[in-house]
Amino acid sequence: MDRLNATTTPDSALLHRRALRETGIVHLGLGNFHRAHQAVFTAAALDHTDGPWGILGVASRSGQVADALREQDFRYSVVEISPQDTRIVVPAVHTGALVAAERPEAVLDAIAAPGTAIVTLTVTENGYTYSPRTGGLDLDNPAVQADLRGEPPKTTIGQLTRALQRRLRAHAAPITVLSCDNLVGNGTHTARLVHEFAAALPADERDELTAWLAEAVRFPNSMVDRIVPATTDAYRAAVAERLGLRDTVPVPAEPFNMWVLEDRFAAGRPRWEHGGARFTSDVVPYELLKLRLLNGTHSLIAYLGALSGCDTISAAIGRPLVAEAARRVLHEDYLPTFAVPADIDVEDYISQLFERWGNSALGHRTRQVGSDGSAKLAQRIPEPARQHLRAGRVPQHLALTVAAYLCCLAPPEGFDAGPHAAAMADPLRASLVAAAEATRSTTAFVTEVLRGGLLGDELAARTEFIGRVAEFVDIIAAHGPAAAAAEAVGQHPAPAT
Ligand code: CS2
Repeated sequence: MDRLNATTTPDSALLHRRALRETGIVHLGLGNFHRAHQAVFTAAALDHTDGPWGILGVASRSGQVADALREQDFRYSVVEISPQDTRIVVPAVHTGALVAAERPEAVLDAIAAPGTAIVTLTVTENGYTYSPRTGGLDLDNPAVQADLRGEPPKTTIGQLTRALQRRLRAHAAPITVLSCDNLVGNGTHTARLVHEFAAALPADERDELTAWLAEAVRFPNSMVDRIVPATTDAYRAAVAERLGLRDTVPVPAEPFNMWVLEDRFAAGRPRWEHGGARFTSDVVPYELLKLRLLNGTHSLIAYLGALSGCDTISAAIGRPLVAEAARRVLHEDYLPTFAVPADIDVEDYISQLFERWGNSALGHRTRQVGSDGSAKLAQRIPEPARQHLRAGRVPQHLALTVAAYLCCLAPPEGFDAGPHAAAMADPLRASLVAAAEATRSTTAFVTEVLRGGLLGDELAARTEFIGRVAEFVDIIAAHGPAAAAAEAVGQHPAPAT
C-alpha cells in the first residue's frame, strides 16, 4: 500500500507487521470472505505464536485481487464497520498470490510443496461441482470430465485431487484440507468429492491415491461466520482517510467474527484460538445453527427485501413485513429442526442476528445474498422442509423463501421483480426463465424446477409443498410480496381501498 500522508495517525487500527517468508497454507478462493476471516484469525495466531503459516492465496479466474495484492506487498485492510465504530485491521499474512486459470501447474506445485501443511478453501457453495440430487461428485459435468482426463484442472475438486496425487508421488507428507464454505458437513463433503474423483481415475492411479488419502489426508469440518459485503469506493476512501494509505482492495466486514473447527490436522496448524476460534470434536451442531438461523433466514430477507425494493439487508430487515417473516422462518421453520449446541444461548444468538442484519453502516446488498440461490438454497431448505413435511406440516416460510427466489430469478409474466432482483446472478437463471416460459401453470413451473433437482428428490415429490410454493408465487405476482408474507402468517391482507 502506498503511504498517502505520513502524518496521519491510525487511531483505531491494528497493523500486523510480521514479515512472513514461509508458506504453510495454500488458500483456494482469494475473495473478500477469506481475507476478512481466516486471514484475520491467522494474523492473531501469529501475533501470539510464531510459525511457518504464511498463506499463498489462489484466485480462480480473476486477477484483480491477486494483482492488487502483489502491488501492495500482500497487505490490505479489513474495515470493520458498524454504525457506532470503524476499526481497521491489516492482517499481512499472505506470502503470494496466484490465478489458477493462468498458472494451473503452479497451484498444483504449491499444494504439493513439502512446506505446505494445510489447504484451505472458500470457493462458495457453487464451487464444489457436486450434484444436489445425490450429494456426490457431478460426473456429468464437462469440467469434471476434463479434469479426470488429465487436462490442466479447472474445477476445485480436480485441482485439489491432482495436487494431492502430485504430493503423494513427490514425498507423501500428510496434509489437511479445510473447507471454509457454508456447506453442511463441509469437511466430510469435500472428502467425499475428493475420494470420488480419485475413484474415477484409472485403476493404477486410483488404488495408490485412495489408500494414501485415507491414511495421510484429513478433512476437518468447520463453521465459518462473518458478514462480508463487496467493497466500494467508500471503503477505499475510509482507509485513505484513516490510515493515510492507498489500498485498492480493502475488505469491509461486520465486527462479528466466528470460527468453530474440528481439531483434526494432519501436519499442524496455526494457533487460531488466539484469534478467538473455537475447537470442538463435533462441529455439525454449530454448522446447523448457523446455516439455518443465519443463512436460511438471510435468503428470505434478501428475496423478500429485493422484491420490496430494498437495496440492502439492513433496509430490508427495517421493513416490518420482512422482519416478521424473518422471525417466523427462524422460530417456526428452522429452530425446531436441530439441537442447539449446549454452550450457545440461543435467545442471545438470535437477538444478535437481528442486530447484525440491521447494521446499516455495512451496505450489505440484497443482490449479494440473493445471488447463487440455486446452490445456497440446496444447503438451507431441503432438510428442514423434509422434517416438517414428514411431521405433516407445510413449512410456510420455507415455501415463501422458494417462491420469492423464483419470483426474483424468473419473474412471472407481467410482474416486475425490480432492479435488485434483476441484478442477482445465478447459474440457473436462464433455465428457470425457460421453464417459466415453457410451462402452462405456476404449479407446473414449480414442479418442473424441483424435478430438475433444485432442492433434491424428496421435495420434488411433495405436492403439498409444491402447491404452497406455487400459491405464494401467484400471490406475489398478483398482489406483491407484502400480501404473500401476510398470507404466510395466516393473516389475509386488508383489501386495498
Ligand atoms: C449469506 C452469507 O450470501 C449469503 O448467502 O447468507 O454469505 C453470510 O453473509 C455469511 O455466511 C455470514 O457468515
